[in-house]
Amino acid sequence: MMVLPLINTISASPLTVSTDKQTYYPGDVIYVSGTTESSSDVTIQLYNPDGTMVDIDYKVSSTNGYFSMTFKIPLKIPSGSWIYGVYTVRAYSVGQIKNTTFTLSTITDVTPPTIASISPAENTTVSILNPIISVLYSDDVAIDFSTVRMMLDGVDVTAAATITSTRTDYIPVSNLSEGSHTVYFEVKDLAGNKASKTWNFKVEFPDLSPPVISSVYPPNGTILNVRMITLNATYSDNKAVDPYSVTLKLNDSTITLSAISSTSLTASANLTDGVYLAKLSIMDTSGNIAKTNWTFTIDATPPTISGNILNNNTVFESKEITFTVSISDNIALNTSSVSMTIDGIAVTPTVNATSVTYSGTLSEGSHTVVISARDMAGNTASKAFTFSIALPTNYMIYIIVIIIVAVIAVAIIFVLKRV
Ligand SMILES: [Ca+2]
Ligand SMILES: [Ca+2]
Ligand SMILES: [Ca+2]
Repeated sequence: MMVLPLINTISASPLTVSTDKQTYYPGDVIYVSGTTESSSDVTIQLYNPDGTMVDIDYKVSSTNGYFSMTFKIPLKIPSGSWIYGVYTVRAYSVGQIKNTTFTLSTITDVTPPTIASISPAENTTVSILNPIISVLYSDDVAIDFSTVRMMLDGVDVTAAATITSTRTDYIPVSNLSEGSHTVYFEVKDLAGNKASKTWNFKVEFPDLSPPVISSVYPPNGTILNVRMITLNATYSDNKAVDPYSVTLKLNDSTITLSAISSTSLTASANLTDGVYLAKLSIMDTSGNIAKTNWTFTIDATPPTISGNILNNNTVFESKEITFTVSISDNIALNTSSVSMTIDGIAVTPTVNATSVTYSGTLSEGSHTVVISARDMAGNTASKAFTFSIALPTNYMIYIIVIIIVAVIAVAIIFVLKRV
């Protein structure tokens, strides 16, 4: 059987070349593709309308003969040898040459770029000291990002910004000061249409300091002798107090505030006698809380002076007398305030927490006592009363006197009879 030799009958493939579009604009990418023989060198050259080569590239085709290359058209025309007009794409491979053409066209663009968003947003406050300043933009045709200009507080920071065809970002190299800052930004499209934006934002240091409560009324430890009182407090904050956050409690009951400002509050209260625990809580607008607790006492009731001797017109049968009067207070007696006069003359009784005792020697007859005392709130009580001293009658003395008189009389009579 005869075996026919294998003969390579594949003839040379014709070279083809084409572009993905017929018309291109500045900034576009030209996609060139075609076919040639398998695994063969391919050279592509681009010639401008004047016949000057503007770009060249080499490739090896795939095993099935396919090749492709891309060429970038500059954003700005003219640029180097790039000009508007009809270009020739020339392909060389396996001794063949093929041409195709495309048009680099100018475009009519009367619409400026659109600034889509800015950061920090307009008239907002940021609490970081070097906020990233960003602008996002686009154009109906093509942004010319070489025209971007950014100014912060009048200083051109463009050189330090990161600029692309869609956004510009700038991070301040040093911390910004507290307060308002102004950004100016502009960008043009390739046709020179300009978009610009000026806006302000504010920088505020993070507030970590709670408010400071500088005074309260009634002050801690005060004893007041009125029941209708006006409480108040003064306070401040490095930023601002949140007036809605302020709460005042007395013995855990919330008191309605009659007035409140960023620096003070007042509240009226009609209280009963007693000891009060006041609690004040104030928050600043950053959420830092200041709290203070204190106590004060209301006592509008004078001390009570009592004892049997006050009402009974007591009669003592001795000049050496002792009597005791009870003194008490609903809250706290001021024992050092207790005083006593007897017949208008001050005396010094013995005073203890609940009573006063007088011991002394007085003449027979009626005596008037006045006792006065104050409580720690200054309420005064005073009581006056009388007692008397009447010594008991001693009949033996009368008898002895009568006997002595009688003896003397008898003696006188006896003497007279002898004479
Ligand atoms: Ca435009
Ligand atoms: Ca604060
Ligand atoms: Ca009292």
